Amino acid sequence: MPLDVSPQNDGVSTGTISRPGGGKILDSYSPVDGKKIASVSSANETDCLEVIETAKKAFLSWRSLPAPKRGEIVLEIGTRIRHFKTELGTLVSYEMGKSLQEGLGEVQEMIDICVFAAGLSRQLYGLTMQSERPDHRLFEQWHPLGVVGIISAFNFPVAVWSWNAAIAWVCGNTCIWKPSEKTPVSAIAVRNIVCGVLREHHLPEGVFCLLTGDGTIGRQLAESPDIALVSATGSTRMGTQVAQATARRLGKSLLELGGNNAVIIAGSADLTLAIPAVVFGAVGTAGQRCTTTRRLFVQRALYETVQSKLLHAYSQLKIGNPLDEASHMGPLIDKDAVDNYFNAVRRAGEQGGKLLTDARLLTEFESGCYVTPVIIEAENHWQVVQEETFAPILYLMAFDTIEEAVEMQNSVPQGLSSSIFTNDLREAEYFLSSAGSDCGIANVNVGTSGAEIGGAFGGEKDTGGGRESGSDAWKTYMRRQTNTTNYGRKLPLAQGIRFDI
Ligand code: UN1
Repeated sequence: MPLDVSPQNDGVSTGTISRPGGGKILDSYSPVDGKKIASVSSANETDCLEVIETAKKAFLSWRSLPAPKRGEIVLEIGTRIRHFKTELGTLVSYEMGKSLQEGLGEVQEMIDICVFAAGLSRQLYGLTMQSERPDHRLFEQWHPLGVVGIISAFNFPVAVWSWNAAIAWVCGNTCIWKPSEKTPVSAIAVRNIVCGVLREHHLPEGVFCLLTGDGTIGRQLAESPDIALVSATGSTRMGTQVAQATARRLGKSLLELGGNNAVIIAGSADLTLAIPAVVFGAVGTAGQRCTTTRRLFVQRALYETVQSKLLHAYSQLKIGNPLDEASHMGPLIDKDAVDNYFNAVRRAGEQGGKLLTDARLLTEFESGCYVTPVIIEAENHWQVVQEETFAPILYLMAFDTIEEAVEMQNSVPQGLSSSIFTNDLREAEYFLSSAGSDCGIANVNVGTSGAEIGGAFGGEKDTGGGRESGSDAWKTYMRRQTNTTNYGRKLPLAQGIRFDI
């Protein structure tokens, strides 16, 4: 069955009903060949208000459906997505520019999170505590929050939405999705897939909502007191705005923002694992994952060897049309991203950074978005190294002791993902200890990118502190209620307080 990406004009949807928005037209261009994929009409303020009302109304019935029944529907959505895996993965690859393998991998994450969420729907456990009072029961329950706003980024146009939506749904919330304005067509294709399942179950309009648009829609969601939780993935700048807007109204936010992820290669490392992990981490998705490996620390004795192995690996990389299975790396998302790449390379050069590979625009490609991945010998404290540049730039540095490597790794504003390659148990455990990596994700003999959905995903410091996806990340999508029931014939007060009347 072909994937339905029409009508592309419909930027406003409440599930099975879609319509054009009253906002400006967004043109989606593929970075693969520079061609226009579609024009999508975006939502305006009135559209946003209307959709919020519909989602609020739908919440009243959706929350009453037993969680395992909600789970069955989410599972069906996952099965429907599986049916379209190749088509959706191909569209993501074409609209975003990631390799087809990674586009398919992204859709696999969607399927996996639906399966996870379906299992979770029979859990959502609250604790039972021992009451200090006789004939009393003390326990907690988790209840749905309301309407969840999901702001997603261009680099994972569909998977990050699904991590949020699948969990939010089984928790009993309705969702409004504001996808990146750079990848609206992938969002519309997902809507069309999900819509079939919603229709078959006669679900009310508003359980799934889509509002395409730019930051003004995201801001409106963040400011609206009707949005119980805003989950935002993107830059630290955007996340700070969302945090401030939600905090002003004491609303909740879940932030998954920038990373500046490092790999440490210790002296005992198995380089047959470390080198491919670093190369995939640095050039996969053309360096545009929040988990991309941006910094590499190598123990001095191995420095020359690692450098030459990396250069050899980089010389084998095939950069080209991401839909061609032979390509390892496709284009950057747009020409602004290309400018950012060249700016970072220039700034590193001005600091004294040594380029070990060429930084070039590949002019044979019409879109003007294909660049070469670069390795730069750098110093950790340079401003450019401290920043997240969404491009395939790897900063290479040497260290002497593991303590020094961990210290450098942690000395950046961001705290998403981190890895050590070592065969030394002490080093591995030190890295994972409270004195080790300060990141939300810390791996041993596994690269920084490509996390599984089963774990909680997110990081500390400028990364925003939120956790999405697996483990008990679901708790952010629910409200905890502490309950005490007295089944006795007396009214004893807690703390032994006496109040006789
Ligand atoms: C992101 O870049 O925002 O761990 C998400 C990974 C992917 C998700 C990345 N599973 O690289």
